Amino acid sequence: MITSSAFAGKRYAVLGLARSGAASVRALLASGAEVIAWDRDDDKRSAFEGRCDLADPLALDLTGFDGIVVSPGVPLNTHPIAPHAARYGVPVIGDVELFALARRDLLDHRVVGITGTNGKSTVTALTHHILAMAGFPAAMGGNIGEPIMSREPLAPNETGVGVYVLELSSFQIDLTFSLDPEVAALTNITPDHLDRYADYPAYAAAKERLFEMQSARHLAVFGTDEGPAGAIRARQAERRGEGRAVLADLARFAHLQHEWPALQGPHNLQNVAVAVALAEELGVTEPQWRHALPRFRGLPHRMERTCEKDGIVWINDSKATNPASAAPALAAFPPDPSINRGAARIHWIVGGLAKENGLAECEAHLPNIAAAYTVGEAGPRFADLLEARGLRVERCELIAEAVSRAGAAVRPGEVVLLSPACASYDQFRDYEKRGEHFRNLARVISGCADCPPGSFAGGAGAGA
Ligand code: UMA
Ligand code: ADP
Repeated sequence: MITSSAFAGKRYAVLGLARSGAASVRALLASGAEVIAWDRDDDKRSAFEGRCDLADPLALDLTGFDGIVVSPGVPLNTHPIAPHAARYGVPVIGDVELFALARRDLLDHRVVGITGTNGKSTVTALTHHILAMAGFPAAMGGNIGEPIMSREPLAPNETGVGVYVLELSSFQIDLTFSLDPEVAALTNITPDHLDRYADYPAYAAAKERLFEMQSARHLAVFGTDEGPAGAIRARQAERRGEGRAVLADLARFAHLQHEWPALQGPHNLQNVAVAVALAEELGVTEPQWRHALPRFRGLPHRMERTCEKDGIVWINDSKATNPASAAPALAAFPPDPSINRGAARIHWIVGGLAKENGLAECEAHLPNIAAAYTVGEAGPRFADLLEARGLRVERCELIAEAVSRAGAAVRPGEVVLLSPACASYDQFRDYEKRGEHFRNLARVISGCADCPPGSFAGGAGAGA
């Protein structure tokens, strides 16, 4: 774990004891800080009994505290912790800010910060993969799942200094104030998490803060100039010069994409262009990234080729929790004149807890759909919308029903795609549980029950 003399003798309250909060408590205690921890969940709290004091910071006089470390899942816009801490002049921070404060004790190193609405995890894992294959000591953490404070500190080697690659959600950026990544990236911005922000501009402004925290000499990479991302790049170019706020060059990579089985689809061209720009800034050469990209295996639940049998491909894209992230999956399988005489070939399982009213970005790709299987809370609304566009729709409630009906209808050369364009919380704990559920069902229905998990992640191309 990462520890630091910056915390010795200091006093912190930690609110939220899931992954990031638990890692923060452990790192602070190991650094010699006094910690008072709290979670509304009894089980999470009891894991720390006897290791530190347990008390709800809302009930505490916070005089003399150096900070309240709040988990990203605690909604700052509605939770009373922010006004309570403000009354005592105590900063509300997160685990990424602890990392920023701990940097002074880390051996010579660099930090990469990656944010955006879609593509963060892919760019994070890909950047880490390229750096690691090039021989750099590298660690990844943050929103991708592993809190950065629980990673082991890196030491330089003969290739270069250690690189910490951080995936940063807007919630984490809201709790971070002094991170100055040597390289930072914004993949794109489309509406998301609007329950946590006053409006769309406020959500975009939260992302922009990552770049405002950066020194002007450090590099900012942008996956697109569309929407708020373009305005942010323009402001950053003004602040630091065009050469330090660059637009990733997608055209440079298009002719190579056929070499990367796990990076198909137009969105992945954006992800590759961003990741390579980040890696090159840190010293990775073209031969090094060209060697690494074909060897990237992809991440679970993102265009994951769950199984492939009798010419039918089953794809788990459960991480597509908004229309903008489902759109590239639909675009990846256009009609092919050599397959079923050019008929549309996607059997699309869509629905869940909608974040937006319609299916905006998906609409352009509806001609690629052979049939839609609507599920979840948004199912009836999406069914009406898709039927009105002339699509064949099967109204299902559960994913199990959708998989079984799709399995009965799909023909060789076609694709069964779970890319829900919705959050999972109406029926599942999270998108991972939804993806696992689909995976298990798909294996049974396709007759591929013995396929090892992820066996097709590095297989043939995604059909695009
Ligand atoms: N809690 C309270 N009181 C409250 C509200 C919450 O005590 O009023 C407690 C909850 O009981 C819970 C904790 O606070 O125990 C909140 O934990 P959390 O939801 O922040 O969970 P972590 O396991 O710490 O996960 C967080 C990120 N979660 C969120 O941002 C919601 C993880 O991102 C991240 O991987 C992890 O830290 C490690 O850095 C997940 C996520 O869904 C993947 N991110 C969103 C996304 O990608 O869209 C932003
Ligand atoms: P994030 O971590 O930002 O949620 P992921 O890399 O986990 O992003 O991808 C989430 C979903 O978004 C997947 O369904 C994937 O197909 C889609 N996606 C990935 N990269 C992009 C991108 N650059 N633009 C739009 N959608 C994307």
